[in-house]
Amino acid sequence: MMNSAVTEQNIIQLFSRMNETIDSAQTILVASHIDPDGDALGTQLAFAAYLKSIDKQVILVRDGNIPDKYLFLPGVNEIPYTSEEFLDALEFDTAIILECPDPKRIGRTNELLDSSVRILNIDHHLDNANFGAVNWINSSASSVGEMVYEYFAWLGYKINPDVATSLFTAIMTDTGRFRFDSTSARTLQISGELVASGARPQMITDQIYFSMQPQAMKLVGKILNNIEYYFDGKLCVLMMTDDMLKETGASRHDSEGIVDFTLFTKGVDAGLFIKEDSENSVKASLRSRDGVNVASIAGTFGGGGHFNAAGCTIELPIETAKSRLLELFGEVFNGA
Ligand SMILES: [Mn+2]
Repeated sequence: MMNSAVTEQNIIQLFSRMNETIDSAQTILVASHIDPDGDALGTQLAFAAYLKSIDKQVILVRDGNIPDKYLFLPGVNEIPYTSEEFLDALEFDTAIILECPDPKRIGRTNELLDSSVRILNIDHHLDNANFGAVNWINSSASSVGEMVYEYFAWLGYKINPDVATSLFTAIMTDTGRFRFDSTSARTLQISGELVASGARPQMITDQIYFSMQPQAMKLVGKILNNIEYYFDGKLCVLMMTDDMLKETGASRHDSEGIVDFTLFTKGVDAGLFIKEDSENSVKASLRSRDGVNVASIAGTFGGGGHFNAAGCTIELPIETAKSRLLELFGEVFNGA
């Protein structure tokens, strides 16, 4: 973590080691987590552009669909899906793994990370397992996008408008549009530099937040219609059932971002969005304001994330999962 414990000297040493590792590499895999988000895709694309600019062979991979709202990102259509045939033909000596607390998070490509592969691990998650040959973990960074910018700045790499667009997207989405507590003066300085380098905030914001399909809007309506409050209005709960998807014709990834609604109410300190995955499995997204550590609640179920934003999978029917989560929030709000 690049806090006060990590001196300027340390970070320069770290950047030098990253640079040496990249310099000596032939073919570099650039991977991020399954079901990629803005920070994952943005930093993958930015890193790939940089590596190509220094004549490295680059392999991008993704495990999971790219949400439609990110299809405007320059080059995003060239990130291949990790099909079996694709993986069979894959060879690389170095892997840059972005935004993954654990290498398993990259999905199936993880199977190819044997001991011959040098791993550069770049992440801002608190619970990163330091699995790389070089580990750069900065849990006070707003996003991996911000970290990648710092590295590029140290290198003196001149950022073009495409790379600026990718990194701005990474930072903006991971800060909830510059709203989360992780948004520092440096976050905004960097974002300003990216605008100066050609990122267009209005275009990017419109593409990501104001391009919803009608069925997705109808899904939002159904979910909000069943909004619930607990613990004197301190916890807001939203649920998405399979029936809601069927009734609206929306798909699972249309639910991305709906968790944000859980913190829109005055007096709410924590939010919970529970999505039914199957009869006996749900995904829960947890959000909070300052004082509530939702990472620890998610951790109870084997999940994780950040203090104010976390997630987990619970192998229980949706109503049972909700009760279990409410018990844990009860310990927070009613005092354990
Ligand atoms: Mn991130």
